[in-house]
Amino acid sequence: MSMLSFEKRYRVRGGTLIGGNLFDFWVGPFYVGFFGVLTAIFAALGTLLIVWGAAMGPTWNIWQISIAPPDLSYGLGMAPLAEGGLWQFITICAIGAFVSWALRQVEICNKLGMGYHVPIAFGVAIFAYVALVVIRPVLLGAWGHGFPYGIMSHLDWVSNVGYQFLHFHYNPAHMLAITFFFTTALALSLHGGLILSVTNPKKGEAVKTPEYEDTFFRDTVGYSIGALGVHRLGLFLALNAAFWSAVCIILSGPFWTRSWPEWWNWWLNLPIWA
Ligand code: UQ2
Repeated sequence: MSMLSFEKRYRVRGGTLIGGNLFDFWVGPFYVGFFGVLTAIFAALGTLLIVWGAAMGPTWNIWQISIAPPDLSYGLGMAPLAEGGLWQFITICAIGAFVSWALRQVEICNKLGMGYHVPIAFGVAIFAYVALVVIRPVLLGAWGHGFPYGIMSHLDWVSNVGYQFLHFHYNPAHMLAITFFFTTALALSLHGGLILSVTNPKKGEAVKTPEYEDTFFRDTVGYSIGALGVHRLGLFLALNAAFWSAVCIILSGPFWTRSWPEWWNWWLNLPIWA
């Protein structure tokens, strides 16, 4: 079916979560929707607040601009704009934009009669961000535990928080997250390489069929997970990478305050060594 006649078939009203037909239309190729409007408002406001924060700051150097959360002494209260209040509003705008974007994806899934895999996957990424700037700060009792919004400053934050736990790589949830990130890269490189290899035939030859894909991996590793299976595996690996990243940082502070290498003393303390 051509894209023109397909669009005519699916560009119908309905599938919205809120407001009925309000904003239920397209602008060029883009579906608008109530949540599209909300996303645009949150994103525009958040960006303006970032620019305002940069204008207050000591530098316009893009690498050094940083908008910091409030001092720990403000606890979970509101801070003056110039002392972390901007960070608080920017965080609200960011979460508002991310969640609105996910709900816009849900509405588009409804229109197309598709599953919710994409918005659910995006939701796990949102969870990883919210873990850093809301869940962990709330559990620790101060917004000041959020990370600063700046290119270099957020890297410094990651390094500093890592050293607060002596050696973050001994965090078992961090180990799991890294393993999932690396395995995601392995799976995507295998899949991307395989698909390009079968869809780039020599001049005059036909694109290879799925039997070739299966046979390549049966011959090399004795197993083919299959054309559908590799996408299930990819989604599983990617979602777990984001999920365990969130877990590893929520554990650090709220549930474990000593060095991460010390956590492994449970192994040395097993009664079997006695
Ligand atoms: C596969 C298959 C695909 C693929 C890939 C595989 C035809 C198009 C990449 C190979 C994947 C395997 C063997 C699983 C690897 C396991 C991990 C944990 C990385 O079999 O089916 O479909 O793209």
